[in-house]
Amino acid sequence: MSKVQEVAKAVEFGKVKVVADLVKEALAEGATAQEILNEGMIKAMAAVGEAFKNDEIFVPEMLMAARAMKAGVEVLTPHLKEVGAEPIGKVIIGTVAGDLHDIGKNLVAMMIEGAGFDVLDLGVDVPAEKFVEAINANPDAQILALSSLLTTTLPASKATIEAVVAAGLRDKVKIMVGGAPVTQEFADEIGADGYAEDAASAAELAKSLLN
Ligand code: B1M
Repeated sequence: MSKVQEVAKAVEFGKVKVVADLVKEALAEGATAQEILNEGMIKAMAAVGEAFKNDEIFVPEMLMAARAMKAGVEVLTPHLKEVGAEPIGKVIIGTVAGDLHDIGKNLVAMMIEGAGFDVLDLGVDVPAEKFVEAINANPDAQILALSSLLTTTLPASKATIEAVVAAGLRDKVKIMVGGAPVTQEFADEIGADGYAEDAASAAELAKSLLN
């Protein structure tokens, strides 16, 4: 088994204590940070999701896998972020109301930061009003980025955009949306300016929204 596969297994089975060392060993053996993230950790989380869906594991196991992934991402962070010069813009990001998933949102924030943006991360379960307050408090922010991982919290993305419109701030920010259940069609339907499928394309999208 390759080191990257060992990382994947450790994340899948929530082996929080060993993941960081395995990631360091994989890097030392020449695996790239992107490879460890995509082939190791993200694939492992997909397997965890599948096992949960099939009632083979339950929330505690899912939580342990999430903790293991976070431990690995911590080691990878300096390898994934490029050191930028002057920020090219500012992004306000958060996971929408009712949704506690933050691993994907954190990766998106990291990649956007790596692309040269200042990132203001409002965290998880962010009510629409808090996004509105953040736009008001940060007139230099050009982009609002909304993450949603549950089909049940998709309406919260729509409600957030509606709240931004109602506050008269819609022309102040471009809005991008993403997360596993989000599609381009949904993004268009709720009046977002862009949709990205993964963290790398989210960074590209953020740059393109500046123009
Ligand atoms: Co949850 N969960 N979870 N969970 N969880 C899913 C999402 C689920 C698909 C599992 C399943 O059933 N197969 C399912 C949702 C089903 C649905 O809505 N259709 C689910 C469920 C049901 C639940 C609970 C309701 C379970 C329960 O309590 N009965 C509950 C809800 C809690 C809540 O939010 N209110 C719950 C709880 C949890 C934990 C807390 C235990 C934990 C989260 C811990 C954490 O995040 N700190 C957890 C986890 C770990 C998962 C899975 C297994 C993994 C999620 C993850 O981190 N993936 C997930 C199954 C799956 O995704 N296959 C599942 C890795 C991550 C890198 O990918 O987040 O997709 P992802 O992010 C990607 C892209 O989506 C994209 O880029 C990222 C990087 O490439 N992206 C963006 C994300 N945001 C973006 C924003 C953008 C652009 C791109 O622009 C702004």
